[in-house]
Amino acid sequence: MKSVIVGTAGHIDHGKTSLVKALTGIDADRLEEEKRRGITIDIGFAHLELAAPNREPLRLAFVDVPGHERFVRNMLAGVGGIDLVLLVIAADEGIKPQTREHFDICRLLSVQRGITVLTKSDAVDAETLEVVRLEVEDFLRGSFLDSSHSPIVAASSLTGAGMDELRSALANVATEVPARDSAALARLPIDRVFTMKGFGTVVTGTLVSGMIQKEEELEVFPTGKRVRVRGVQVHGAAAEQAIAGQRTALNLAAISTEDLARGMTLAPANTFRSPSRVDVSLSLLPSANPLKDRARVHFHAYTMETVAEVRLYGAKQVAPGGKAHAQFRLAEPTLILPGDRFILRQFSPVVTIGGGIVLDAAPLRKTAAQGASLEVLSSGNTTSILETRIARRRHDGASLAQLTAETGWPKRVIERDLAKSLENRSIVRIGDVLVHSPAIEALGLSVHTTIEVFHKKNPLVAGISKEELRDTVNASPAIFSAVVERLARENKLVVTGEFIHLPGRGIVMKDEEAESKKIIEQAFASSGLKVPALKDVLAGLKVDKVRAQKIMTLLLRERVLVKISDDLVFHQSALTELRLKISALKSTTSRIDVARFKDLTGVSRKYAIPLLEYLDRERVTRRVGDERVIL
Ligand SMILES: Nc1nc2c(ncn2[C@@H]2O[C@H](COP(=O)(O)OP(=O)(O)O)[C@@H](O)[C@H]2O)c(=O)[nH]1
Ligand SMILES: [Mg+2]
Repeated sequence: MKSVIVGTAGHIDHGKTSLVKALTGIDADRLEEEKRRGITIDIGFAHLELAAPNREPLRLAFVDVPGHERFVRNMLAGVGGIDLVLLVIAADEGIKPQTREHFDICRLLSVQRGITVLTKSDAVDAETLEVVRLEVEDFLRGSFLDSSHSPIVAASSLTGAGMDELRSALANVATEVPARDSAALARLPIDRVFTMKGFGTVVTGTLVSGMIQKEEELEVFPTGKRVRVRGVQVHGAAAEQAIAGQRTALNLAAISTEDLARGMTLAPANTFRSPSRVDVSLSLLPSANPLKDRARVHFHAYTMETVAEVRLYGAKQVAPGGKAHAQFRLAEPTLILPGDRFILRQFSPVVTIGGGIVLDAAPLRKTAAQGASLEVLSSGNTTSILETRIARRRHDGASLAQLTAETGWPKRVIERDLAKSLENRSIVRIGDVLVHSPAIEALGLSVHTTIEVFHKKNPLVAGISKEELRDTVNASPAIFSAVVERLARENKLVVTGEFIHLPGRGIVMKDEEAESKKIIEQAFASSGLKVPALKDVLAGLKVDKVRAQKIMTLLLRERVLVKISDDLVFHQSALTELRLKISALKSTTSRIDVARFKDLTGVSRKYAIPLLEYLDRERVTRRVGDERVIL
């Protein structure tokens, strides 16, 4: 059965609670104090079944709100999840301050549908009723409640006059309400928490999206506590599951009422984060004072409220009636998602000053959010929203889990909406990360430039090390490898071991440098372990000291030569031979001392000690007392 949430709105004593009672038979004033004082303090609930024009049954859940200006924050907790509003205006009083404020709130929350009810029609004569009707029509002109498309019904809860007309208007408007997104992940903003005898902890709320099933595990946001759903009630009756748009009560296991409160949200475990920064588009009411950058305001969304600091993008202040993009720094983190509506109230004195829509609840710190990309993030096109979210993370890309946390859309929806982009390769998948193709191109370019710059600065070095390159372009290992592999396949770079160079580049040596390099190498290759002193070798070259040093660096980097102590350099082949010799010893003995080592290699003590220490470091041998154990 289709269910629709109907909220009341309007000034105190204009007959909201009486109207709900006349329609449903239920007194929504449930608190003892409310009954005693005859005023609504907190939100109350009632329900009614009606036949739609096509005779299908409709379930209407009423959220009755307080009209008193002191309880607007309670009103805000109730109005967040409504589908349609009953704007109640008493015929004997007309438009009053909270008529305006509640109406403003409905518009700022982008409530799409409603009915205006002129209550207490019995208390005025026909002429007065007509005057009030004209005044109200004027007031509503151009709004979502404009009388050209939205009914204005005169009624009396006392005599029952107009009630049939109101019921049929309700059935008509409720039929037009579109279904909520039950494919999205579940979110239940909590509006009441209590204990029920024999049940334990119960919370209620309007399920704004998704579904909640019995036995499901949920997470409480922002505290992170885990709960199990022991039972589900929908509109007061036990159910297996609750669906988006339904008034929902959950009996929760593993949590006490002290750990729950209005303003917290229940959602699937391990899925979302509670951000404390959100990017928004905001509108200021014409009646508000200018809103300055860095002002503090009260921020209300669904049932939660907190204090927020406003950081305007590209402006020092917003004029009354104006619009702006801003980032809010929330005093308390809250589970909120793009598309959510919010209300702003002045810090002091507390009056409603504006509201708007959340564009991004996972703003990136580095790239200052730009108006245009912010707008895309709130557009209706899910594919371009996802592409924008992936693209703005450039070559870091975004995982499916990240995209789910940012949007509230489950994995299968995201995969479905990105299928085309993956197929035409505007988005590519690398490991579990999705990356925008242009970002890969850009990374490729920056890899290329980095190597180019490196070659220019280090003409005598074979190439840049992979780690240095990855560090410079600031990419994750997986993305970096993918890009390097691709560039190598396209012959745009050459990978040799841990080094990368551009094709045909690497070492640009002049003749005498190349010759010097050969001479050095030869000097060490031919001397085995009885190496000459490095400075003697270098002194015999044609090139100057600086260039000789560079050539040495290159030989060491290429591991043609190996430095084992400050002034001892060996050719790689001599060391390899030594290692083999030592390993071969193992079949006859497990130990070797310095004397034996000298015999074996023919080197003096001056070389034997550093060589043995080198072998220790290389784990060919291990020193035990004066001897070495061969490993
Ligand atoms: N004459 C008349 N009085 C009404 C009608 N509806 C409500 N009232 C009275 O108006 C007062 C305020 O009504 P209530 O429903 O509590 O107003 P709320 O503050 O908007 O919820 C109560 O004393 C009601 O008895 C009506 O249709 N006709
Ligand atoms: Mg009331």
